[in-house]
Amino acid sequence: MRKLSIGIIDLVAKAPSKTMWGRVMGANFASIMPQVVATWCEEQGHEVTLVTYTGREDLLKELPEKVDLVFIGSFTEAALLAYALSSLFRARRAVTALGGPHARCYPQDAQKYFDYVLGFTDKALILEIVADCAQHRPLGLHLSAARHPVQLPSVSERWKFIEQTLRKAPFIKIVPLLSSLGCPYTCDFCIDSSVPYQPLDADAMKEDLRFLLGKFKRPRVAWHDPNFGVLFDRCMDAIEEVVPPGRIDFIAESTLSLLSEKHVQRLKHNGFKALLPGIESWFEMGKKSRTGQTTGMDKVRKVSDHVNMILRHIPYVQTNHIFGLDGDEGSAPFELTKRFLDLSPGAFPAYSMLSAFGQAAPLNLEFQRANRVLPFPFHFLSNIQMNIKPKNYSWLEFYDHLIDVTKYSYSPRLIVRRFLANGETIPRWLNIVRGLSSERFGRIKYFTEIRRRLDTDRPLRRFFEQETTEIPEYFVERIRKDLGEFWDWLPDGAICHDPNAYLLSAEMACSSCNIPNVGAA
Ligand code: B12
Ligand code: SF4
Repeated sequence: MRKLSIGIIDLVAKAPSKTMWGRVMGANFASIMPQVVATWCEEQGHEVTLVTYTGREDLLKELPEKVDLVFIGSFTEAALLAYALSSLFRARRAVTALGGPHARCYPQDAQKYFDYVLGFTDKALILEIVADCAQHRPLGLHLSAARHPVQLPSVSERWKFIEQTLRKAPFIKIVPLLSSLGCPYTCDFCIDSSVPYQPLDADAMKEDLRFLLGKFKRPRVAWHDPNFGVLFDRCMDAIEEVVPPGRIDFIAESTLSLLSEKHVQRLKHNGFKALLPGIESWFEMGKKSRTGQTTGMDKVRKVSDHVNMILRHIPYVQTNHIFGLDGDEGSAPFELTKRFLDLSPGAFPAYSMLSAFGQAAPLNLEFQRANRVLPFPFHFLSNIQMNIKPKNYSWLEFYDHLIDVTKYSYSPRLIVRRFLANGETIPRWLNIVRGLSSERFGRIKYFTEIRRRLDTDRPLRRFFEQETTEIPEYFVERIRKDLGEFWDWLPDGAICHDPNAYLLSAEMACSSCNIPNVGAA
């Protein structure tokens, strides 16, 4: 076997960032898979360099000079940076591979710029690519394992890579873990709606927790499970077996339907400090929030009582909401969200706009069939820029409501109320830093600028109204500014993509191809 020099790049950020929130938390948002791939490659005797880009480093300086093969892990918002990096490395004669959310959602587009584009990724697939390590151009190979890996390297095996990433986190250091993959729920907008739930080995989880107890006085762990605690007792039993109560602080994303008071008390007992339940809508998805058929203000009251119960036990609760769903109409979804914040002042609201990330979810086929997906450059697709034409709103109405609810949510008054309602020091200050730096100044500024341009920037308005697919100069300039020296490496045409590529590939489904055309992979 030829010993290769392999670079692995985890794009946590899409551009340089100086925000306080990014400084405090950036490195804690690193992904698990780049560390996993690094471990698998090193085990085979290859020389591995992992670079985690959080937006604060000089990326060009951090990149390995001479590599045979580069794996890049990227969300869609960082795809253009990933494409530019791929062409830079190709110019240095390296073979390039893309994995992560963007590769899963937009494989057809990524194939134009990478030699390999990966869906589900397991060890066998990585070893296959490393053994092949060949150029596949002009169209890269789209490869996918049949499912997620059944086992991941332990924390001790990937410790070297975790440690180097955590060195970038100034004082709060959070280790990412997984106890399961996929999800048994089927929320039709979600990338996991068609990925079967798969718990990971409980003994491996215990070994990881034991290891961390030996490394830190008080470890902090973020569960990256899409929906933590589906097999609730199994997870809690494993934690209770190895972690003395309160010795590890945990963070997890879960659904309200799993968070009964009994469960929350047990989570509290076991050191859970932050929970991120999805509420999504006041009019849909009642099953997920345990509100059944209840909608509107009745649902607000019910959810608010539930969230306040959680806040009595858990100091940091982020509630996830989606705006722009087809079931939403008029000012009600926004006004109800404000009432919810009045009733649950301790909750930190996180807003996503309905987004169709390529082939993430089968529902996206419907949006594409109805020609409702706009080709916003990938750089803006992070749940903040809705890329689906709203069903029941004009863009002007939608932005007016959005700006109003965002200003209300991160107003000084609500930030102070949140501060007073949170019982513990770190959650209190995180709420302030996040409320001010990322949400208030970041999002409100962006939404207000888009709203202003919808009135004054004719080409931008025509793009939003689907009268043209030409990317407005405002977006092009922002990308140019964000990419800086990498702009020159961006392949021609990369800022444009076919928003209906998924539909096209589903319609052209080839019987001899082993890549599923419909579904999340
Ligand atoms: C945990 C999570 C987070 C965590 C951790 C993020 C992280 N860095 O991993 C936090 C809370 C920080 C987060 C933040 C964000 N997230 Co998030 N997140 C998730 C979630 C719930 C689970 C992802 C996960 O870890 N799964 C477990 C891993 C093992 O599975 P996987 O991701 O499917 O990966 C498989 C393959 O893709 C591949 N793979 C993955 N990475 C890599 C890397 C390499 C190099 C290779 C070779 C292969 C590979 O191997 C895996 C095994 O098969 C998903 C939703 C979901 N249900 O999947 C959203 C999701 C990934 N997030 C999403 C978004 C939009 C965001 C934000 C941009 C939101 C925002 N506006 O701030 C930020 C971006 C933060 C950042 N850049 O780091 C979108 C991504 C869509 C897209 N195409 O970009 C998703 C899909 C949710 C959605 N809206 O549909 N997120
Ligand atoms: S939104 Fe959450 S609960 Fe619904 S399928 Fe996705 S991970 Fe599961």
